[in-house]
Amino acid sequence: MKSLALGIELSTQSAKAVVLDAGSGCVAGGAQINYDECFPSYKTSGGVLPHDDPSVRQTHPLMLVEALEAVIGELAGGDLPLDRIGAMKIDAMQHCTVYTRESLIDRLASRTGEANPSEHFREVFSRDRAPIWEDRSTASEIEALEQALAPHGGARAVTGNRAEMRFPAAQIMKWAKEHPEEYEETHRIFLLSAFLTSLMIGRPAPVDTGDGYGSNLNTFDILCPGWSPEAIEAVERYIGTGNLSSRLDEMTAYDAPVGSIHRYWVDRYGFSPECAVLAGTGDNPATLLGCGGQAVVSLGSSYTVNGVLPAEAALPDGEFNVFGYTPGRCMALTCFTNGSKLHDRFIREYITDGREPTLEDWKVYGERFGHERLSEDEPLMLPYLLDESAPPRSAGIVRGGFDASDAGVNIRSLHVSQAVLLKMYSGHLASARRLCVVGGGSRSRVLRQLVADAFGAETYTIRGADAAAPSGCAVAAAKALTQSGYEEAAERYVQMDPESVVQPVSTHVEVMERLVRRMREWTELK
Ligand code: XUL
Repeated sequence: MKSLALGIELSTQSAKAVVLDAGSGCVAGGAQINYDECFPSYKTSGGVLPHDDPSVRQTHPLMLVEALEAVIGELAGGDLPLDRIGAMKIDAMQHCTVYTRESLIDRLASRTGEANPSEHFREVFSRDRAPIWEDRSTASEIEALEQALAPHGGARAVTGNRAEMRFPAAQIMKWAKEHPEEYEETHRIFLLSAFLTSLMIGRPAPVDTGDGYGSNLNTFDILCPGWSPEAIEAVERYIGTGNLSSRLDEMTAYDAPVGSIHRYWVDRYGFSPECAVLAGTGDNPATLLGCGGQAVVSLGSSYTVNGVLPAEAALPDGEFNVFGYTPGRCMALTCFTNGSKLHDRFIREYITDGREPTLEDWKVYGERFGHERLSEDEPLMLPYLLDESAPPRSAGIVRGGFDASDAGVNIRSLHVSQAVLLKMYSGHLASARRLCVVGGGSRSRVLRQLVADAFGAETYTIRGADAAAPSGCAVAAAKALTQSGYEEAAERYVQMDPESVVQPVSTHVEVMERLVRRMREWTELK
């Protein structure tokens, strides 16, 4: 009986795999690799290639091919019989695009058990870089896109999202205009999740609505997923040449089965040839399912606040984005580019003197937050290491009436300010009464309490909170194997950690409301 369900994630810095036993609901295994450590020859830092212009944030597509191979290799090296995996699904950082020549089609199909992945795919990329979601080099492109779509009501009316610097439309516009010869050689442009899924099935895989709706190239009809002729035409006009739609693959529903695993994986790692592959998706829709479809605050390298958007709701205005989710449904998400990156910086600056922090260092760091009682005059800061999108702001740390010298004040201010900003830009989840907190930051009780106080909502975390997205993929695969519904699958496979529940403190909730007002007034002046 093939009762194992595999979820894999390729995020900005690492690749993770989670295997669920669809029968018992237990976690049967997992694997994890870090790009900087595993592939030093690419010289990435946090998974991102070095570049003179800090607004340019890119990764290497060949490194991602190697990373997929490495994480599956690590899984195969353990005790788990991979031939018992009946279904699998991949998620990847959203908005990352991969550009390939026509030769990819043959290379995908012709892999054999012995093929060395980097040699095999070395020549297939028409662009040797893949722009990622942190890229902010496309300011003029989003302006041009909004202008071109203005007669149709603007990008939000056409695609569900305002024109975003980090989305594929702007990435493609900039690069194709600057490198027309490379664009000409490009046969396919993939969202990363669809590219990785293509590697699994040995032919181009469609993109799902979860990732495809974060492109500014999609229609906004969730019942009839596809590309928007108006958006495509606007991009083509900007580039000065046509044929963008022939370079984009089909769009399909979340979790649609897209084929069986390619022979290569069977021969090389012992997968069953019957292992079904589901459409890949973005890390955020995957995280949402990994949390059982409940409202989520994810405290990873970026912070996100997301939840299902009720179908009947008019699209409210705000800093958040809208992506497809399970068939016929949408999710709303606010993405804060500067999440735990700031804590990584502060711990090195204030606690370890530049050294890699240990668990003990993190404990010391947490203690520097100080007393739990919140007051109206908490020191506030605008903490941005990279350009931010929620709200759009340039990089820089702005301190409200204090300087960088006092470790305790700065560490406390960072914690409080991030919680205040999370709340301030998450109008779409204003009414949530319970929030599932995941990502590395969910280990901190202080952070879970601050989120509870900021939202006036109970917070809790779940089993495997560090890997909610690949777990979401494994839940989808287990759902496919057991032919159950989403709610049933969530009930069976998503396990709340009862010890983690934190209630909001009513006096703190009031203080947080005042801090939000203070932050709002202050940011309006800045
Ligand atoms: C979402 C976004 C980020 C990336 C991180 O719009 O840009 O959350 O998906 O991987």
